[in-house]
Amino acid sequence: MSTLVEINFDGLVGPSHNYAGLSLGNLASAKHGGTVSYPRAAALQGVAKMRHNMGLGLVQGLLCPLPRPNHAFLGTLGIGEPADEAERRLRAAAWSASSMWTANAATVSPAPDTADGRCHLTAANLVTMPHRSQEWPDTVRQLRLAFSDTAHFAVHDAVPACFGDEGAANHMRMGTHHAAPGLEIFVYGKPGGAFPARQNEQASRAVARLHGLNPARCLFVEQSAEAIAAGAFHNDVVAVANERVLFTHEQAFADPECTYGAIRAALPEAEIVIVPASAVSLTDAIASYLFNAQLLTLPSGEMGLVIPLEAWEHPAVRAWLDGMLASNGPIRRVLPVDVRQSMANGGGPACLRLRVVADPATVDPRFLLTEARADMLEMLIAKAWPEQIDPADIGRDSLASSVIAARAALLDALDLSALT
Ligand code: SUG
Repeated sequence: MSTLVEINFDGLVGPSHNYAGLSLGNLASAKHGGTVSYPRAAALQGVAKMRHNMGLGLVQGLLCPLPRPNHAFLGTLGIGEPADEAERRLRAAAWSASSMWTANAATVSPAPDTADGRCHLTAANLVTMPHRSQEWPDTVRQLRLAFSDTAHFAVHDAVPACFGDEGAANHMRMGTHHAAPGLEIFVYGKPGGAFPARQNEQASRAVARLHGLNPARCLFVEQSAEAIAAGAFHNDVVAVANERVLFTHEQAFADPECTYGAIRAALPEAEIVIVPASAVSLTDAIASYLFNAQLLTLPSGEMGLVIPLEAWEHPAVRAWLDGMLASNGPIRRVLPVDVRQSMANGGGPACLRLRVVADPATVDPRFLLTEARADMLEMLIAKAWPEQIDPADIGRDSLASSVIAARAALLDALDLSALT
């Protein structure tokens, strides 16, 4: 019997979590830029989500926040005390806790899909947004620790910066079950719209080659320009897949019929659940983050959709979900969670996790969560994470010291001081 299961690695919200309005095209980030953030509450919400999913009987992993403030990043830009607004934004970038959104940490191709039978991970270069472009070298270091068993994993550096890559947020995998060979669907955007298209087609193709995927089991699909223009800066804001099910807004892809046809041709068992704009407009889908959900196979074999509370509380979305649950569709449960602090920066339940299909015994156990470790994390966060950050506090030495000390305490508690 296969020991491969899906493990969701959530990014623990870092102690410098703040709202700096850094992500053009991410409407929530723009809306909340300049407002006060609550890092302690944010991190506790994240742990509560991990606990919630563990409580469903699923294996849960975690990844640690990256070192912030990133003085080396500012040094390479020649920035000391900011002289103007542009420099202040770059300083805020060096403080960003954006690595919490681990759906952007890497693209993952599990062992059944790859030529050498290992699970391949390529760190995402995230070059489109300056504050995210600094993540990957530290991310790759962490991935190489968590997945150090080279008999089972291969971790690649990011693809060159000439091609923007945003990782798993623009990648879906479908198949009859997690341990079966998958169909890997790479979604890219074309530039030229009001907002940046962050995923370049050539980056996706490079990742597929590096992972040794069978070209016949890969699809390269263009995201619809209207979705990007409406604020879907990643495909996972308008579509999510799990095993044989694709759950998508009807305006997610540039050519939906062709996309569905190609999926059905490669995977005849595919079930495509399409939400029409007449039921939930693109605007409402993006405002509520209905699709930024974790579509999970529960131990019972049923599928559950872990959605943000914002989606559950949205009248049009709720009406659609109620109808879906009353029908005989493949998604049998809807499970709302509170990740409001992350949501205010455009990160829903799905952004906060990186999916890895693997045997948990091959993963470094320091990156796997247990109830006892969740207790420990909650205590540590309550003690060490700043309660709030006013954007005016960014740059203060006293805040920098507490952010650095909080992360050091976390690494110490997890026996991960190697990541310091
Ligand atoms: O890259 N927000 C993140 C949100 C990432 C969501 N991830 C997925 N959809 N998978 C981003 O735009 C906001 C930072 C700020 O404005 O302070 C930010 O980086």
